[in-house]
Amino acid sequence: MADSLSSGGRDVEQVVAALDGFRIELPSWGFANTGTRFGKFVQGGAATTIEEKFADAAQVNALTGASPTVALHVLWDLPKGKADVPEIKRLEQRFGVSAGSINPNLFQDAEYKYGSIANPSAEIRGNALAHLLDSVEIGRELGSKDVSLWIADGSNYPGTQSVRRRIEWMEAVLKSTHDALGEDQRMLIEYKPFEPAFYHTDIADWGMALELTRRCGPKAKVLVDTGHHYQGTNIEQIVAWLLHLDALGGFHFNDRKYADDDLTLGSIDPYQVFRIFHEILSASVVERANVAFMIDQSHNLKGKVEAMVQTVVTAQELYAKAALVDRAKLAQLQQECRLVEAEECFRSAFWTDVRPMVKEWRLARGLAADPLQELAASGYVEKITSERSAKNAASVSSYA
Ligand code: PSV
Ligand code: MN
Repeated sequence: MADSLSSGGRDVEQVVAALDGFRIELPSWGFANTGTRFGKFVQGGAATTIEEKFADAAQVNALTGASPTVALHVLWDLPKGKADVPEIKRLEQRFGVSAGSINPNLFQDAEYKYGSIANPSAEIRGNALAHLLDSVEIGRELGSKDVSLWIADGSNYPGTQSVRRRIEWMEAVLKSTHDALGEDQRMLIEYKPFEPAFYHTDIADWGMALELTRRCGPKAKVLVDTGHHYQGTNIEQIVAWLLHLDALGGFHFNDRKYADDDLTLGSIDPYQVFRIFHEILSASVVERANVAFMIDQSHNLKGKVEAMVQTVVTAQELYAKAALVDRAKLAQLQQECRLVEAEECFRSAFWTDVRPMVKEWRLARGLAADPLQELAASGYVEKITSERSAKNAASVSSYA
């Protein structure tokens, strides 16, 4: 089968090279129970412990061959902080998937009601910095590259906070965090226009995130969460700019119809994901190596493991499509402003049904031909549902 792959012509070669290099990180929180602000729909098979999250992530990786790391949220996955690192290392050994990005949590504690790193209280900003420094230490001990920050800070009413002073406070904390990073560590700064704050958010867009990374230093990069934009924003243009400025650290992928909906990648607008992947594949190999792909989804209606497999498979397919763009030809057509031909060159890659090629790649790499079907046939979801449903049912009362 490997032979048939290598002799498959340009398209197959492009797809094989793209898929061999494609990795997308799973979020630990995508396997646990979550809900909306109106309620939780508890799933019998949801992971109730960090061990179960690793087990589920390993299952997704075994089926797709593309997700060997799992993002950890410090408060949810390492509640004892650094003291939990040995347990994470044991789980890495046991399940064969590694800790990925480390996500500090500066949005849940009651003291962060008026902000964390932009809180008017120096004491609360100090506590936030201490958590960030702990997160850097956890990342260093686990050998993970990225500390990934999302800052929920903001305000709900005009005139109630000084935007200017909050910028200065944030800069100071972020700079101290940056300076504590080890040689191989990076700090990613994520932006989001609104929610939970609804008047102003302290890091609301890529311009603000970019400027903060520049003030911090070279180990700070911008993280683009695809759900964190206003309707109609040209995300691939932001991606192109960040690549140009050597400022793109990575992505949180999900899809949206209205706001930060956290729907399955490509479920609403697969063409947008294709366009983003095209920008990535047009970048140099060095630039591309610095861009981390991560999923940020936690499904409460779809089965969690199924949704995650579906997400990774969709990402692989869209990446394969983007790899089919004949970039040399496209550059020529763009140069000559042959608009319709350029657009057709681009679109024809998107419309190519890559699934047979992706299937062939899976078989050649010893993976399941159809990961979703294989998951269904394996009985894994039934098994975890019967093992975990009592624990999940008991947790319903704690959500009330
Ligand atoms: C916030 O909406 C966010 O996108 C951040 O990345 C958080 O870490 C994640 O969601 C947690 O749900
Ligand atoms: Mn995110």
